[in-house]
Amino acid sequence: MGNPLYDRLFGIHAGKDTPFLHLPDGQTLTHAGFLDMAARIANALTGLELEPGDRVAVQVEKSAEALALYAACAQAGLIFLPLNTGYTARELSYFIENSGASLVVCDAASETALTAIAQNNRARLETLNADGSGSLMRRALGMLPAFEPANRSEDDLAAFLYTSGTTGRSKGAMLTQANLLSNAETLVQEWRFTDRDVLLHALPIFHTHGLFVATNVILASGGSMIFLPKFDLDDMLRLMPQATTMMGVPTFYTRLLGDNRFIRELSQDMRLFISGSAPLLADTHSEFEARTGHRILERYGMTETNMNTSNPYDGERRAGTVGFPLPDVELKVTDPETGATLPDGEIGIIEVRGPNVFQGYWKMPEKTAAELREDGFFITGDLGRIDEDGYVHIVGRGKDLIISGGYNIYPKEIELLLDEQPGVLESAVIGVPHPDFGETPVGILVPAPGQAPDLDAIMRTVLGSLARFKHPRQLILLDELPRNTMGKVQKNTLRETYKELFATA
Ligand code: MLC
Ligand code: AMP
Repeated sequence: MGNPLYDRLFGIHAGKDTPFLHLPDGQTLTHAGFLDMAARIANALTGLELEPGDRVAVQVEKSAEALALYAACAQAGLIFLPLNTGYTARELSYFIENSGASLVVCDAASETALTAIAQNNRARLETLNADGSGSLMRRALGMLPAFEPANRSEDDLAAFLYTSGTTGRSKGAMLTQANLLSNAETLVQEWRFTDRDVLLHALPIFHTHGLFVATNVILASGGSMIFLPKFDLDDMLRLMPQATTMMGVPTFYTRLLGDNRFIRELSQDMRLFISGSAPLLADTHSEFEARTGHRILERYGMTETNMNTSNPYDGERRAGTVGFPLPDVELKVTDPETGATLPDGEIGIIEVRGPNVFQGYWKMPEKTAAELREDGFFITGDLGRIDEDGYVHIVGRGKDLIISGGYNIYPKEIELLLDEQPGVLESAVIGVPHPDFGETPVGILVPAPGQAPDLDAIMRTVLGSLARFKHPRQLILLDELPRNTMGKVQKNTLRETYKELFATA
């Protein structure tokens, strides 16, 4: 029967001594070397009695071994569940319980905090550190570098990616092998990736962008990656001349442009810069072109769908738009009230259908039914329109979402925590413009009658409860929240009032 995901992304490179990962220590790992590592880990995983379909929850730093763990899960038919390294133990506890993970892999630094959580959920726990050390690789190194891939079909689940939601509870988006493969193979064609490409990879590998867009595209094309642990401006400037392509969130581009050392010559051998995960300002697009001569190719995607649209490789890459639907992806703009398709030019909710669209949220049939129509269209919650030339524009969000440096933050999750704090009657969290992160959350608190909430103490509680990137960058006291006649909080009014808060930050 085979295992399409393993065969088409990984197995095709068996025996190849061509570079796959250029690592920060100057070493290069070949495709064959990477597959050996993955096979050893797959043997270690089955040695832990994991079986196809089991979930492996992974919160580790970016490393060759961490990526090999993804390959090993594909090979052993396990469902890979990567988690943001910023999540606190409180947040992780939910993911482990909700997913029913059989194995948790974490950094040794989190072992103490996570052991009890794993035990409570009858999950095993192994460690994997940024330098590749830890109990998982100790097991793997004693194993054979060969593993017969588990029989899987394209319809089998390959990964769960948790994405937060409007109610404050995260949802596990179930992605099949076909979801991942179809998108990777389409993007290789659309963006003309070949085995000569060297991708400057500074994104985290626990999200769609760094894992499924960047890594899968390189795997499917046979190219290599300069695999950096994180975005570091000095590293980017030093290594760009060795790369042919880069994928980044808009913050990557604004940070590069903010440095005078980023001169045209550094990118003269680059063939493509791609941006996504958050809106790229048209100004950034034109400033980048003026500095480098390159027009950034902007595309649009989501955890639930991988990539949906892209600006063209050859045609006009239009600033402020996300281009055209990818081949096989149907995209329509609908009336938020009735669901009826709107004529081109009108603003509505973007809906998408195609082989890239996920199978629903794990164990959440109601949420799945609310967002995924029976006819297969997924209601993205993004507001958009299609212009007269067919370019898709994202003009806002129908969902109450903040995107900070490419990370999604749902205000509800923060509001629920703020509402519980002593002296707080209610709260509203809004996104305000931020020069580095694009947007950043701000918490507006209304004191309970006669109370004076201690903002420092509240901030300390937030620090211990939520991942760093979700922390409101400021808390503000207000006598009451602006409401419309229906009693609904008018976040637009608050956003307008506080829009300059970080104008010069
Ligand atoms: C880090 N911090 C952030 C943050 N990233 N805070 C808010 N938003 C973020 N995105 C915290 C740090 O922990 C640090 O805390 C402080 O903010 C400043 O850190 P920094 O050193 O300036 O940040 P840095 O580590 O350089 O990270 C910024 C970044 C990174 C933009 C490079 O966040 C990043 O790589 N983002 C990419 C996210 C991504 O891959 N998104 C794709 C999702 S998939 P302290 O304690 O020091 O103050 C998706 C679908 C699609 O959306 O279409 O692609
Ligand atoms: P996530 O749930 O992390 O996958 O984030 C997906 C969301 O990111 C989308 O629903 C959009 O709101 C946003 N997004 C992704 N790419 C773009 C883009 N190019 N322009 C504007 N928003 C984007």
